[in-house]
Amino acid sequence: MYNSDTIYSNFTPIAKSAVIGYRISGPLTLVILANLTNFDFSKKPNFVFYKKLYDQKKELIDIANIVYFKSPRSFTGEDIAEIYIHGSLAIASHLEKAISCISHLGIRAAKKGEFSFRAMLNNKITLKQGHSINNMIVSDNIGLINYSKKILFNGDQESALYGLKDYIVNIYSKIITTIDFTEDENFELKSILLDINIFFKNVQDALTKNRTTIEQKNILNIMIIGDVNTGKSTIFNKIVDSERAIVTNIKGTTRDIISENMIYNHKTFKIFDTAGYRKKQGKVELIGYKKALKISKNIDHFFIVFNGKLTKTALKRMINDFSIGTNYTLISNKSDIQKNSISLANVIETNRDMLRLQLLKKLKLVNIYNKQIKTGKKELSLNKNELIFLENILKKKDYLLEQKDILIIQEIIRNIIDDFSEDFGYINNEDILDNVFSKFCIGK
Ligand SMILES: Nc1nc2c(ncn2[C@@H]2O[C@H](COP(=O)(O)OP(=O)(O)O)[C@@H](O)[C@H]2O)c(=O)[nH]1
Ligand SMILES: [Mg+2]
Repeated sequence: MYNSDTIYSNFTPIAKSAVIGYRISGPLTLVILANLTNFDFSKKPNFVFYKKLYDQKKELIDIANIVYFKSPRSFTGEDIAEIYIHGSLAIASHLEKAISCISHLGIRAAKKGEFSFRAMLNNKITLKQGHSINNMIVSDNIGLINYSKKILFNGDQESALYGLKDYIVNIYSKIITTIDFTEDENFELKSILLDINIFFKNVQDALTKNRTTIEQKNILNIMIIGDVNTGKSTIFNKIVDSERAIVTNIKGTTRDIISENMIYNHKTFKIFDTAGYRKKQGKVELIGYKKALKISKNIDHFFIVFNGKLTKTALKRMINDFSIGTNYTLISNKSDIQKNSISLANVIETNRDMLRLQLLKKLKLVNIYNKQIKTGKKELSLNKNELIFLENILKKKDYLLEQKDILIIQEIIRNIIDDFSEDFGYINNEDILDNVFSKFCIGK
């Protein structure tokens, strides 16, 4: 068991909320619990107790749900306590102060990712599983989330790298045998190069299979464009249900690009509000317009807003500027004061008095989403880092296959195996691991 300090940290955000969670891990967990509650948890692991928490001066901190997990049957493998206090910032800081005042050496606040790091050192999770926990939390891509779950629940063998690693280790063994025991090395070399070729073919196949799936989007990007003062920010605010974009009747109020995520009908959208176009633009606003043009490459659909009329030239200009294909909706806004007068079939009339859901329905968000995002089952056997890893391995192919000297080939294969070992965390270099887990959130 990794001998360690006892660490503590919040594992939910510190925010005014229903509950704030604290986690303690390490050999002094029971001491801390006894100090805070005057209750002996040692005989009662895995039960939830509702207990009063006191500081060193016997002042009441809070009443809280507390669970004790006994080593080794815990997330880190060490003794762990989880304390669920009321979601008050004052109570949270009172609790932290009380824990830090307990007069024992080796109690300290946890570093980012330190709980997961310890779980790995105590063989509770592999490095890949550690990564998967993080990916599961931070990723928006449903394929990646599912892949992370598979790694977490079933183990490293769910990764396409797993089989490839075995394959390359076998080639290495064959080379060693050849060098040590074979008379006719040249004959064996041919067969080894054939194996190496198959290895790279498998690498290529894994890349091809995963690359397209990983790029499948789950979020649809919609950008609202149009002339200044046509009501773009008003529409944006209503769609995302916030008052984030500034709405005024002074032309050119939205000078930068604002975006907001929104979930509608279980689907995720990212909506962009932009600075409008007008001939005499203020300088800042022009920068905003140019920024919008730049981002527009990644936009899936455009809402082109106008008031009543829109000249063919203006429409053409926007379609050109933003490289819009056919994915756009024409929105004639301010229909309360100006009826649409252009005779195109796909014009939607809106005004600021419409209710939000009425507007969302009218904008046909679900249709737009379904047209562009395929929600089939997305099976991945590599995550983004593993894809990059394999791409780098593939770069060694030509150089390796050019070699005629079996000792040089042996050396290169050895390097590839080392790369795999490092990726799987078999080379137990604490600096690398510290670096990996420091990307985690606090309390994890
Ligand atoms: N009458 C009317 N005024 C609107 C409507 N939508 C927005 N406005 C007003 O038009 C002005 C410009 O709106 P804004 O959303 O800032 O336009 P933007 O420059 O395109 O972002 C503001 O004074 C809004 O209150 C509408 O449907 N009807
Ligand atoms: Mg605006």
